[in-house]
Amino acid sequence: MTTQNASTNVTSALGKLQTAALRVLRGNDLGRSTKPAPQLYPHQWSWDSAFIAIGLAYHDLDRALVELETLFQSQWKDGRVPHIVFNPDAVDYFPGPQRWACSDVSDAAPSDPHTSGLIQPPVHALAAWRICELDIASGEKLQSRLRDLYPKLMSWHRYLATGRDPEGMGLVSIYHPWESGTDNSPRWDVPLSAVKVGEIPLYTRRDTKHVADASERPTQAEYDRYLWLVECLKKCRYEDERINKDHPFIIKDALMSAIFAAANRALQRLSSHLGMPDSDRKQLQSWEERTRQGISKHSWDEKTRLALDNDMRQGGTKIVVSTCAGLCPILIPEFNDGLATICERIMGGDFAGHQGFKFAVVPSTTPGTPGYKERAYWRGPSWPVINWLYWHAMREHGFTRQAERLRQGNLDLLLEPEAKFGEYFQCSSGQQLGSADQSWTAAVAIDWIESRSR
Ligand code: 9WN
Repeated sequence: MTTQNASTNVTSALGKLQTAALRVLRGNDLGRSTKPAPQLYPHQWSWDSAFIAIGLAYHDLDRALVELETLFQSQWKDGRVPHIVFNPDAVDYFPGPQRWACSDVSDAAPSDPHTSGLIQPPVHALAAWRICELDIASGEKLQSRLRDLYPKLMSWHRYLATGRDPEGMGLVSIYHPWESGTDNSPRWDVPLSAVKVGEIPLYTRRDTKHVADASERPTQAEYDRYLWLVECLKKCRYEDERINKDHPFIIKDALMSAIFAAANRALQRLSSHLGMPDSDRKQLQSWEERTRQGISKHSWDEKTRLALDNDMRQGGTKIVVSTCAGLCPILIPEFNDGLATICERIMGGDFAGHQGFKFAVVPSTTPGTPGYKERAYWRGPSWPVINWLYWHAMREHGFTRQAERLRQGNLDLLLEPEAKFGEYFQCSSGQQLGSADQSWTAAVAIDWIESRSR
């Protein structure tokens, strides 16, 4: 085959992948928001929608912005952006609005539609800035709507910097593994094992109904703990002050914090483009700087060369485990000179360069680490969105060669005929796990394909 033929074949395979990705996003479209997956996740999820907006932006800027606007319509009065906005037409999901009871116990929570009482990583400003950049290139038609969204993003960031960091450590606190987005990661095994489960109202899981192999989902014991933590949060009326006093699970989440730093940089860019006051940018810079220091001082671990989470119920002790979250300093703008080492780590033998992997993709957990399971939820398989975050950050920092290898590894995996835009993938075989037709996988695939020409 000539070089020209080979490159025509690659272009046509990627063109087909892109068409299929768009089909997934259209199939999961609820009108003004997108469900993460056809059956398993029938509502709107916070960070999923940010990734979805990034992918949609190339094809329909207006619809991409609607995705964020819809989510922020359900922002709580205290600034938090809920992790789920419930779709009233979808009943086949547990825990649903009644179990969360947010608007029953908190005046800050909206009731139409209902939401959960948790948060998820703040990827939203990255999406808003992407929409703005593409809008600038296509004649600035969405600027006034971006101006309306901007104060909501500011108040979301303010909530994270204050409500979720009362100690001023420069790190964001989470109250539940679901807040981390890496729900069942071994990161949470030790702190969860210290949680004493009390009486939980009876419940029936729905997730295992939609995923044929239950071993790909959390165990029953883990699920009981998740629901017990929801009961505890409800008892505290979702108020940060009470939670800080009484809640049994409070962790300074390194990955969430690093994403917050990247989002503060993106929001500075948006603020500057929209001509917002200098004081906003000073504020955003100070939050960004505080996170840089917080990660260096409290979570960076010289021994493992990873960023670790701090268990605040154990005096801030570091949770030692090797997961994809440990690589998060790459996300922090101007972190320090150690970034080249982290970049090597991302592509090295513990992660994307592991000798047993079929493709060069970052696993959720390093093989062999305590708690590692090859096919289980966040305990081994690879999540394309995490790969996207690290790819994007390596590119931003100028590590283009490594970024390109990671992008290629992910596209090779997604081009496999049975990949079907899976929720996650077994690293040794590339087998699709969890749900198929996962929206955010389709969205990041679009961005990886589009980025070839950027
Ligand atoms: C609970 C939707 C969400 C993602 C999370 C992922 C998973 C939910 C679940 O699915 O979480 O929020 O039921 O397990 O862990 O990151 O946002 O895709």
